[in-house]
Amino acid sequence: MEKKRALVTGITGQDGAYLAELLLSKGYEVHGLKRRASSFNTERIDHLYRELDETGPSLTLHYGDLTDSTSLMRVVQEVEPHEIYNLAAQSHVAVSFEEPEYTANADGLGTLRLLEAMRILGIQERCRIYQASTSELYGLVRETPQRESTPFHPRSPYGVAKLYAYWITVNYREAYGMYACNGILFNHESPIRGETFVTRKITRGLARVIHGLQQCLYLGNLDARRDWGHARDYVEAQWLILQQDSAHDYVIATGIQHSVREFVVLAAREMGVEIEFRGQGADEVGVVADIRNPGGRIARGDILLRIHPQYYRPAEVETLLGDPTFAREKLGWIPKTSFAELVHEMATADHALAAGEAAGTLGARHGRHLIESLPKP
Ligand code: NDP
Ligand code: GDR
Repeated sequence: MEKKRALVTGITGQDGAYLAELLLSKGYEVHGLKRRASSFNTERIDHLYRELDETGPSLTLHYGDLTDSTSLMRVVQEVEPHEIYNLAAQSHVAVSFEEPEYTANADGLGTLRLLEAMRILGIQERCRIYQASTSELYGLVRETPQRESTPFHPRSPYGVAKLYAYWITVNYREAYGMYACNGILFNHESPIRGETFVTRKITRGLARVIHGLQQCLYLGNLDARRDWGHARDYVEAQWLILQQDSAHDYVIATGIQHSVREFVVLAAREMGVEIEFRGQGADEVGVVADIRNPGGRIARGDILLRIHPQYYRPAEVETLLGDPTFAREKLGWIPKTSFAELVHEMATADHALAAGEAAGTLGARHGRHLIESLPKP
């Protein structure tokens, strides 16, 4: 029987890596869109190549870019996929305020370009497409918890670009009968999360401070609340969304919310350190209140964390909480990883990474962090 072929844009990102692994385990022939970069950007999926050496290639990467229609057209034509997962995006909310036009182009028009490629090449009836939509669509929330019917009010150029992508996906479904779906995914994290998203910045930063590699961790709004899940669970939902009898849009979330401050406290505790917050507003600091595992390079009373105005956003999304009832009932999807397990996994991985860096056993790729005292947004 012919193998199912999937094309994954954004395969070099967090979700792309987990999804590629899932699809390969299900016997798919996986094709990924990769942009040319000035340095290696495939480190999250390199192990998938290696594991496949003996069985022949089931993972193939193609150069292309969401801002370049002809490259998309060429790749879709070459691959003739049965399923497309459009995960590629300029995905950082804070960065979208600095690069709004590029974000609109890649995240908004990029989705249109892919849908048009399917239509122009005449594969719209035999190829299904998943669009990586986001809880950022809800922004200034009108209803809690947020479900599929909750009105949108995005609060960033990223959110607005993704709003276009959401509606153009719905429009192509309605206009051309395409199996085109939005997964409205709430925040999901993992040890391979990008280092400038808040959860990974916290686990990475705390571990580096504890091991004496960095003086302090700088953060913005500690009171923001998010519904955080594990990326490994969320890519299963992405796959399930494309396996149904008919196309729908789904909220994918845990239904449980925590603050950034709670994430910090729990991550530090996982590394053997109790943190206490003192002061207010921009002067608030996170201080070491107790140390369970002596051996790090910190002492009681040391300041581990400070607030830096650079990390506040021009317009903030203060609170997000999803209602995954429809996904549970229709897809049979339930998240497997709890918040505590997620923090444990991320904190353990970054603690070990920093320990390796401190011992000088890691290569140049990681060594570059040694010169960064103030992490980027
Ligand atoms: P990442 O930032 O980790 O990955 C983004 C991917 O998109 C990378 O592979 C990147 O390539 C690629 N990319 C960026 N710009 C372009 C472009 N112009 N052309 C082609 N490829 C491009 O994101 P995640 O894996 O976390 O998220 C996946 C998707 O899901 C994104 O669309 C994101 O907006 C969305 N989303 C994410 C959520 C989350 O909590 N993680 C929640 C809801 C939605 P490169 O490696 O070259 O940079
Ligand atoms: P978000 O994730 O904006 O929700 O977008 P991020 O982790 O960047 O921020 C979450 C919350 O933490 C606050 N915060 C900080 N954020 C960052 N990055 N750095 C800081 O120093 C910091 N301090 C506090 C933020 O203000 C915010 O309130 C993510 C991305 O993956 C999107 O692509 C995706 O669509 C949404 O999740 C759902």
